[in-house]
Amino acid sequence: MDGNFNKAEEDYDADSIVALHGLEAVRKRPGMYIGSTDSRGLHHMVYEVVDNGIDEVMAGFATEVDVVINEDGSISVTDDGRGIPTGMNQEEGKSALEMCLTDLHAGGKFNQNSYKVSGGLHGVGVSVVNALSERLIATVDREGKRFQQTYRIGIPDGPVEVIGDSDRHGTTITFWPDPEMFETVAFDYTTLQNRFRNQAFLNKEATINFEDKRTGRKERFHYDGGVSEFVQYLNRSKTPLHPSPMHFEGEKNNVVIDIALQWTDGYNEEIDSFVNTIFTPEGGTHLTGFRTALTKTINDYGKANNLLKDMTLEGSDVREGLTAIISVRMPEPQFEGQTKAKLGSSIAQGAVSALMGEKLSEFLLENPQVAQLIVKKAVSAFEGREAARKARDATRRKSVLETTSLPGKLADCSERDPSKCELYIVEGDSAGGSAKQGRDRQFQAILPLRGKILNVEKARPDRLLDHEEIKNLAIAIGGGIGKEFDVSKIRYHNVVIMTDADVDGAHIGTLLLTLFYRQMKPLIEAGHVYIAMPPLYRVYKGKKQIYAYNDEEMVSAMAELGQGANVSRYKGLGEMNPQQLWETTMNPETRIMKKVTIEDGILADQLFSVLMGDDVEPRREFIIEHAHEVINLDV
Ligand code: 0RA
Repeated sequence: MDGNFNKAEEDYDADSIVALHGLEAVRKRPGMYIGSTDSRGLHHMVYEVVDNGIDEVMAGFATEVDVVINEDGSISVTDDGRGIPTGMNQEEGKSALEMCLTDLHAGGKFNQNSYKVSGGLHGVGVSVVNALSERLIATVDREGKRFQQTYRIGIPDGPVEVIGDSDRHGTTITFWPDPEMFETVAFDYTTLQNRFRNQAFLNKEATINFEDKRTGRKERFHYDGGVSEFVQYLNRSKTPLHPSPMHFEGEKNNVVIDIALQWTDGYNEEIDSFVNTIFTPEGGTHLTGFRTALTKTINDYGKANNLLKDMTLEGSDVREGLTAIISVRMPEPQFEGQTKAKLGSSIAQGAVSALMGEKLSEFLLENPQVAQLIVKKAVSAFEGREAARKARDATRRKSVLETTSLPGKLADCSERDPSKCELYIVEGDSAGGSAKQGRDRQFQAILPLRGKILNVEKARPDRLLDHEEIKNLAIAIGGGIGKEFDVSKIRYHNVVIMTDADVDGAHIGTLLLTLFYRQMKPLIEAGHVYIAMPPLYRVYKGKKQIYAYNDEEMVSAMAELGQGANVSRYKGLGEMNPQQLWETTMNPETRIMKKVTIEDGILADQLFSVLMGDDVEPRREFIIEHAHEVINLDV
């Protein structure tokens, strides 16, 4: 008896030490577990917890996930699932709940969902969120009782306790991300809103209720139409060629496939792919399978119906104006690439191309009018491409980009090694002047731009270079534009967008990001695009001054300088003299820059379409919805 008791005690200690070591490892290298310690990593914490709730929905045990940003900046995520089990695990001497929240490797043991992602940034488990939170409260409603356990930096304050009775079931996790672990702990409504909207489109059974108690904003995401409704949403301010998206579903070789597609009268393609609801910005095997089947099936149909004369359509021809969502679910997907943003599992390629081929041919046969429209659209893309090529050959003209010298407005740097060079794209000639004087001309180049001229939603892709400002930008960056863009030829490895923090600045930022996203996507993918973050305030008293980049910093700077401190708000870059602009926004030692991601590009593209698009109603809705932000921007 005694011996057994001692053994159990020893095991318990040993297990606790293992768990503590795990937590320590997470806190030592947080980026390895949650991706990064910037705003992205912070938001990954929320995704991790919300995904657990959505898994419970997908397993058929829950329907709703509620996410609340609390007034104190913490987050609560509640689902109405079974509740994480609270019973004692005899072997481990701890409750299942405690294991789930403190044991790095426990996640998988509890989750039978084979579509749960192993490894990578996702599916790291809620224990990682716990380790990176200064406080966390787990509450479970189950078996008529309410259970609770609380933690600090991942360490339980005590065992699971019964804190009352309950007539519901489910799990609530509330956490306060640790400011010592993250560069910022401020949650961004728009970032979370976008993620939850996507998750609801991809999991049509789920309802996500989102509320921000800091501002009172709240909304509900639930879409019976799933990916088909996703495509309609993406096309909401475009003009579709056919009334409703095609929707193909099925399973091949254990890969569950859900695809929707709809062509518009525009020239851009927007094809977003997902694996187990995780966005794959660099595509991969599922996307390749989709593309090959699409090109082949449309060519086959066109030939069989004498719609193609002698031409063979290229992939880019059939994808012109196409909006599509490709969602696959599979066990243990393998991710590739530096950022693990690309699906590598070869089984997905065959599965998607087989399903796409079958279902699309069937659709084209059954819907000849739609089929004709699509083939015609692709043929006109083919002809446009051929005409542009012939015109080039006939005049033996090198492309505009190769013949033209650097734009007169560009103040170039003297360094020639692109990896050391930076290009600042600056709004307006006056801020451009300050930037030219303030910069380090050795490695920093300045290109002043006027925003309105970049606004070319309706331009054919081959006509883009007729626009002076776009030509200047393309020549200065040096990699070309559109399908020919070559990231290995760029002249600067940091391309920095620097605009005022007001409505016009936000507008120009959106135009530029949209242009990069549509015409120079590899520039964003390779992480070369940044947004400069000028300070919002200068706090000063006598000779002392502090620049503050947000409200929090302003408040603490006021406190630091004490009685009689003054604050002035910067409305635009033009209010800073060249020396100030250098110190606050351009000096690599002291500046803050935000790296632009593909997700940022997609959001800008959407915003751009809404603001410039064919349809008035989405624009009206957008302006109403974002009115308060615009007011904030404009003070
Ligand atoms: C495994 C087993 C059971 C519940 C869960 C996992 C579960 C985990 C999470 C994470 C967030 N919300 C959750 N809801 C449920 C229950 C097994 C049983 O009741 O028999």
